[in-house]
Amino acid sequence: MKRVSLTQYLIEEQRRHNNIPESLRLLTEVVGRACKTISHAVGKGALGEVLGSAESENVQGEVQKKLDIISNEILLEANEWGGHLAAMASEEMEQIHPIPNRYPMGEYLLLFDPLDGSSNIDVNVSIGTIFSVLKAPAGMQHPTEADFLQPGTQQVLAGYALYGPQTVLVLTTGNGVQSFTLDREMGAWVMTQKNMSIPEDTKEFAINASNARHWFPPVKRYVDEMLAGTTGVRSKDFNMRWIASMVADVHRILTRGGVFMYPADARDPDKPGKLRLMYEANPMAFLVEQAGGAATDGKQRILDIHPEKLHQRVAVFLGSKNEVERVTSYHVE
Ligand code: AHM
Ligand code: MG
Repeated sequence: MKRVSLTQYLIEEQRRHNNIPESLRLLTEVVGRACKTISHAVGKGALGEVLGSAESENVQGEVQKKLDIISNEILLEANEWGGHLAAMASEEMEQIHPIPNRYPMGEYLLLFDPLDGSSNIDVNVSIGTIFSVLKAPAGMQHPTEADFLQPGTQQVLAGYALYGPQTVLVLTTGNGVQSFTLDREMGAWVMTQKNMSIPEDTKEFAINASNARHWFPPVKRYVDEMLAGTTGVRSKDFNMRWIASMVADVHRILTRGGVFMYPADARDPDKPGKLRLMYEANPMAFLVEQAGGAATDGKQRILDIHPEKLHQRVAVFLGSKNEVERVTSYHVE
């Protein structure tokens, strides 16, 4: 089989669709390189003395793991000097990170969750990096948080790296979803799946059921109906999976379908769900839609939400189209 590298894919994509100018290609390659470095650090585990807590908290008040901070540093350092970015924003940093004056400023904004699935880091379960790329507003001189507050429809590129038994890089530039596997001997990203596609129907759902007592009625109804199996209104049995790493759960859904939910619940009205819109929900929603699935916050399309804050949280329902439409319709009713 002829091997197509990430670079070859990006160059040919530019020839076909004229949508990946050189600076965006550089950006993608640099992010890909940073993800290789993170994959290496993650893979060392205890041998690299990278496990455990860093004894600090991020802006969300969550305890940071050493690897959260290391991954954030890797992405910042890799992306600072290339001249392709104006600024970055990260789950692990309260403020945006403008490109230092000593480097040329580019036209893109990069957002990331450097290492998603924090609770899985120390237990050797799949984790990942999620990223989203926006264009800086025209005429922007000094980037501010406000420049990042664009709806997900404005993303020019989004993707994730999954550090599992295999390390994969999955991305979209708006023309389908492609998956690359890290060839560890060669240190290269090799395309291994073209145009990933999510079946419209599924028998698999993902939700953290320990929160069931806090769910709002539409979510409770939807899950109860699935749990009732062949004897209930759905007339079929469903299976459940919850990895607690969004990247791994979404990768399963891109591979064989399913529906993923992290709903808002009755606990804290100021916290609509757990996941962050700008660097978790938006990039995943872009990927899922590009693979033929759907993504809503229960009421509207995630990609249409106009963000108000960089670290804003949002309820997430994504995956197989017919299931996402069903649970969304329960909210509307
Ligand atoms: P994180 O960014 O702190 O790792 O949190 C996000 C993660 C997602 O990957 C995952 O879907 C979810 O949190 C799991 O949450 P829970 O531990 O409540 O099941
Ligand atoms: Mg996260």
